[in-house]
Amino acid sequence: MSKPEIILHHYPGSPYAEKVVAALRIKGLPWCSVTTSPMLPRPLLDPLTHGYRRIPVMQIGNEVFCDTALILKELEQRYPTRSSSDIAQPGSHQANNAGLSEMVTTWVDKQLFGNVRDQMPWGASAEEQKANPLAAVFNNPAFLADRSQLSGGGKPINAEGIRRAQPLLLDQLVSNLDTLEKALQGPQRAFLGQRGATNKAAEGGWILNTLTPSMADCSVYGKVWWLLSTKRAPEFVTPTAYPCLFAWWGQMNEYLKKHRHSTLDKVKISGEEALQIARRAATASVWQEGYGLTKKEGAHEAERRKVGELVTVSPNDYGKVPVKGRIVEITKERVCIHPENDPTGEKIDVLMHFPRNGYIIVPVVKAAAL
Ligand SMILES: N[C@@H](CCC(=O)N[C@@H](CS)C(=O)NCC(=O)O)C(=O)O
Repeated sequence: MSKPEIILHHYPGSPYAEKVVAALRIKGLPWCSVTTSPMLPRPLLDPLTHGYRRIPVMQIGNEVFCDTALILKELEQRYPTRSSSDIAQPGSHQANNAGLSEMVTTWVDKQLFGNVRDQMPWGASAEEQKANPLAAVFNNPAFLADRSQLSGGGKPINAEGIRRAQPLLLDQLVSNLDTLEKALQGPQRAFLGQRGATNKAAEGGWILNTLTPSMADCSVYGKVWWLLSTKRAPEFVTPTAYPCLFAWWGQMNEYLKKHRHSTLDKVKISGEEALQIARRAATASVWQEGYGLTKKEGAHEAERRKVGELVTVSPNDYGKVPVKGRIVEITKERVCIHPENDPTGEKIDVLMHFPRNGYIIVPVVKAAAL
């Protein structure tokens, strides 16, 4: 049997990767998993990513999709979930709205992510490491140096300082979990009411009141998974304090178990195999000989950005490593570039896709003049 075409490069303990895993399972898609290191170097991923250093990335053939926001959109585009856009309660607020879903995702990734990260076991003691294997990495000097480079241009992470501040930072976490609790109250009550009133299997209970979990549920899932799997602030993060959030959490896990692909969920392959797949696809690519792909240039962008223009694309928050290439496709939502040929021959000929939101595109000529 041939292996699934979707390949996820990730590592255990990544909340962003768990968000994508949730989306794959909700859709019951077959997928391959490549385990990478939680820190640089990643010699078996670098030839594909041309400098982009964040995790996860999704590979399909020799196309590389960066950032979970874009990965989830790409999955929805390629494998639409029929009912994910149906609202559980006709007449209720337009919670299926893709824009709202994106807003929730942005809040989760920019706000909740930081709140949970601040509670991580930075500088984990031997006891903490023994109690939880996911804690060990937070006391690994190489990991701390890597994360210092990622977020602060090398300014060392002060693990002790973060630990001292955690009781104060906890206020942010508990209040943002309360925001989620409030968002879930309506959908969860409606779900429970429906379950009590009919023999039919109840549907709904999701954050945006959709029939099946949406991108917003996947985003929240990744961060709540991180919080609970590392057992942070256990005396505050309880079902008594957040009944709807915990009910949703249980429901989400059941849903993922029930819908995941029965035989081809998380088919393990090696980094070498993933590279071979990309190399084979690169050889067969039509666009290799001069952008054979459909050239979609958003009308609104026609003056500012041109297909074929040489640019760099980099995240605007952290891990700001630019990837250089020519624009193949650009819309308000995303940009696809073809990284330049690599004289060493170490890199693979790929197309790289990025979301526009959260990424900076700089024309190379202007970058040189700055
Ligand atoms: N906005 C990005 C953020 C991804 C992110 O920050 N991932 C973390 C791991 S959970 C990361 O890349 N850390 C640095 C690394 O692993 O090199 C996304 O949604 O994919």
